[in-house]
Amino acid sequence: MDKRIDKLREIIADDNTAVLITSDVNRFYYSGFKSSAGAVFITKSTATLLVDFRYFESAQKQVLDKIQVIQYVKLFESLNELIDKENIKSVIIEDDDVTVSRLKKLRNGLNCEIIDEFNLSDKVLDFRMIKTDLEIEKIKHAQKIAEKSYLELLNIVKCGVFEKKLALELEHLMKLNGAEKQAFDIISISGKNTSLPHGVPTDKLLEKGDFITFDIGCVYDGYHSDMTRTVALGYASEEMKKIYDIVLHAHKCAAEKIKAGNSCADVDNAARNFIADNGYKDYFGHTTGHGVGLEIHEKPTIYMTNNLILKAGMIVTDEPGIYLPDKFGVRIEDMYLVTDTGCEDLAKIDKELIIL
Ligand SMILES: [Mn+2]
Repeated sequence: MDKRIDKLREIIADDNTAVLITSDVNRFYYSGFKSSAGAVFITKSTATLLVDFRYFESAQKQVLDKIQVIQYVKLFESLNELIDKENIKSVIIEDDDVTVSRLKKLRNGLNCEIIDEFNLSDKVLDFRMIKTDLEIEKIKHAQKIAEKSYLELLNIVKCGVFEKKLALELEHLMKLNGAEKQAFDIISISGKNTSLPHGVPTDKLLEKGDFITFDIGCVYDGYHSDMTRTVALGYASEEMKKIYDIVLHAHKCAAEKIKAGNSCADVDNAARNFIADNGYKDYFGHTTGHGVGLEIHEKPTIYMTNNLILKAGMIVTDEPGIYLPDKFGVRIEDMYLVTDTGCEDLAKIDKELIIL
């Protein structure tokens, strides 16, 4: 049985305090139901999903166990009914989701105190770092779809194809293979454009001797995947091979540190130090990785300043890169599931350099 609501209840002060979940992502996390509007109202003993007419029928079928579903016409009126019925004196809100104007409306509209200084958003992100078995399965499935699509895409990678076409084809393939949508704007860049870590696909045609960087991911039942591969077209120069080897080794150094009990800084430093020792310190300017889940970038950040300790059940990326301006760049990324003894690589595609 999933304990996510129980964990949230542990941080609720007393029977007269409730939590109001309003963001799309956390409504889904706590109710199991995806919608573009609504709220989840959680007290020490009850949990209620409030949706409007458009969602009521499907919500009743899809909602997690022990959550009652209410159809509202006016959200505040329904919330006030719950507040009165449950004798709630204060409601904790999701601070990252509520705008200043919305906060004013909540204060004017609800018959209780509104608590905005609880750092609820951050606390929920902390809970979300540790994935349940079912969440892990969904992320693995999203990764599987992305991999299958990527391998199919490689069949059309050749000189004369333009970068944007690769991104479009990949989105198409991922959807055909069962993805809900792409996890972010796909990166498919080539040649000199690969020196831009988050370059945007252009009309540039693929040429012999290009590196091509694919940063790809999709969403399956709300959960994201993330993977980056850099491949060469036709041939790779000695310098390209050298940089590729350094990045691949840095990636492996970081992966060796992904283990419950090690810190995020341990992982980042492993990759960063290896790149620095090889003389490319200034050409790796981003973090080594990040958590992945209901959002593409979640806690924890894998960076040298983050002393957070990794725990089993976290899923983090390992994605060092070296970017040489006006020349080329290389990034190699996989997601890893943290375990007590080490980690599990969630990507099954080889990371050695391939020349198409
Ligand atoms: Mn990533």
